[in-house]
Amino acid sequence: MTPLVDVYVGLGSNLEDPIAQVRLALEALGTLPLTERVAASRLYVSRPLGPQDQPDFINAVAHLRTRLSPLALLDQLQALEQRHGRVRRRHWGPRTLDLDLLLYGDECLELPRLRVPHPEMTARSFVLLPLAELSPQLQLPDGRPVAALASALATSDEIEVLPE
Ligand code: PH2
Ligand code: MG
Ligand code: MG
Repeated sequence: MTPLVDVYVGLGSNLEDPIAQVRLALEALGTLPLTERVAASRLYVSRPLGPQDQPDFINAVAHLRTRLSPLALLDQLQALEQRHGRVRRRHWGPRTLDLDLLLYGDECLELPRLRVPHPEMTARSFVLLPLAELSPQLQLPDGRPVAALASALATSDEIEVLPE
């Protein structure tokens, strides 16, 4: 049996009731085959990175444990995006649901379909803040501590926790 691997998935939505999109997707991540959901961060509201003429995003991060291979997990995440009626009209533009595989254990992968760790994650407070909230001791495969990266970036005017 393949071992259980700790993985982190970033969620984002800024169309069609983004709060509901992200909440539903967090639930759905717990139903993936050979996968359990360990924890989910709170929801964050963030200014769009990229084109500014689009709504604010709701972002969150989920911690999963899976026996799926990286590409099998990616297939599951992409199928979930499609089931949630994903539309994406332009690069870095608005979308109903974006699921990004951020970390797959300590693996570093450079595949045509998948790069892990997610190449932009260390520059994005909407990834690092929820990730550091979930796993304050977490380190990237290269040893950099996520919490330190998060506090180096965090600018409170760009991102805040969604009030319950
Ligand atoms: N995702 C993007 C582009 N810009 N901005 C925020 N705040 N949150 C996102 O999830 C996001 C973005 C492309 O995936
Ligand atoms: Mg993304
Ligand atoms: Mg994506």
